[in-house]
Amino acid sequence: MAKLMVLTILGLGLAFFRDHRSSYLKRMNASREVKSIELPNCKFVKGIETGSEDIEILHNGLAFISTGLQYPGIKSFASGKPGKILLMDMNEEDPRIVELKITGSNFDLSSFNPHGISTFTDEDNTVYLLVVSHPDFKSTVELFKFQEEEKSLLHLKTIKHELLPSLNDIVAVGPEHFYATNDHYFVNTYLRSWEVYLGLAWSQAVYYSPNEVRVVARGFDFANGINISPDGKYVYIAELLAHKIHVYEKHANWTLTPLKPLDFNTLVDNISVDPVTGDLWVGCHPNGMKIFSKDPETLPASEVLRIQNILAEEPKVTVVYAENGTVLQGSTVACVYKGKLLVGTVYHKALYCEL
Ligand SMILES: *[C@@H]1O[C@H](CO)[C@@H](O)[C@H](O)[C@H]1NC(C)=O
Ligand SMILES: *[C@@H]1O[C@H](CO)[C@@H](O)[C@H](O)[C@H]1NC(C)=O
Ligand SMILES: *[C@@H]1O[C@H](CO)[C@@H](O)[C@H](O)[C@H]1NC(C)=O
Ligand SMILES: CC(=O)N[C@H]1CO[C@H](CO)[C@@H](O)[C@@H]1O
Repeated sequence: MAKLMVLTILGLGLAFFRDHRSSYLKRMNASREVKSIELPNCKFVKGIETGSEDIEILHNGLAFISTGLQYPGIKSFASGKPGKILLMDMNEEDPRIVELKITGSNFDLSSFNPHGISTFTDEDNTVYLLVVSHPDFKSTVELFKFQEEEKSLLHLKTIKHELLPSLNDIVAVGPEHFYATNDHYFVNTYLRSWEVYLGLAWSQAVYYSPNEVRVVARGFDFANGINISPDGKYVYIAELLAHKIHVYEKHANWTLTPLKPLDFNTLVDNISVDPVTGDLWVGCHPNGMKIFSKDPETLPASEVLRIQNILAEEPKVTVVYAENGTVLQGSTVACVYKGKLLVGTVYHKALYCEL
């Protein structure tokens, strides 16, 4: 009897892991083949070799790019080196990269590990850059003032909070005022990879202001990119491992009401919003498992989606660019400016194309 019991428990355990393994592979969309979709006149951005994880373009065409992210479990070509913020002018024919100098007495450059970024421009045209960073596996939001003449970032403040424990991405609605996603997985412990495997959906989104911090949405299977519509009425959150983008209505009191989820056939990472048309541009991982591979032969693919009329019953979704990783590995973000597309990656290069 005892033996039978042990066998039954063993059997249930194995069934659990078998089912889990198949759902895990499905969540990672591990084996999708990528059919190539090319764009004319693509070139690499010179000077970016260690990732371009997040990008934000100002109205005047200046693009901020975070580079050198070191994420637990994922390859990095910048190993051991601090990350940087780069600047590129989308108006130039052959854009050059400038590394922004970081100034300010209270900022430790050596542990800078920039992740999601966002900008806020106030009435006086002062540009603030908010950067999620991970000094020593912690999560902070670093607030900088952009000084265009000097090509520098003046560090103003480090924001930390118990409701911001494992940040991924951020969208600013004021200099010290933002929505952010906590993916839950940016910590230096072995356990978390099991939690990814089990799909516990412990990620959430938080609203932060100096007076009030609260969770505004929860239960995500890896919350990733977050962004806001140009009119400020809707918030979009990418749920990476559930292959969904959630649309929320934003209220005057900053709470969010879910409107609808959209399903995709790919792992949706960053969302950028075209300030003119309101279209969403999404950097995606069509075969997510490969992003964790350290094998130089197994290259993670890249894919860029454009979503038009997201509030309509049937939004139009177009695959604008897709590539199996031979050219560009592991796209995370795609931004447009005047007919040009800039695609960033977790740890690889950045690609600049004409649409
Ligand atoms: C972009 O994707 C990365 C990679 O997962 C994510 O960590 C980052 O915060 C994202 N940024 C935006 C703007 O979504
Ligand atoms: C925020 O505003 C919405 C819409 O007016 C309302 O339904 C909700 O109860 C408010 N929530 C809080 C916490 O004030
Ligand atoms: C990727 O695509 C290129 C061009 O279409 C092809 O030559 C190459 O063999 C493909 N690589 C893999 C690993 O599928
Ligand atoms: C959710 C999901 O599994 N999506 C896709 C992953 O990739 C395969 C193709 O290899 C599709 O059939 C799935 O629909």
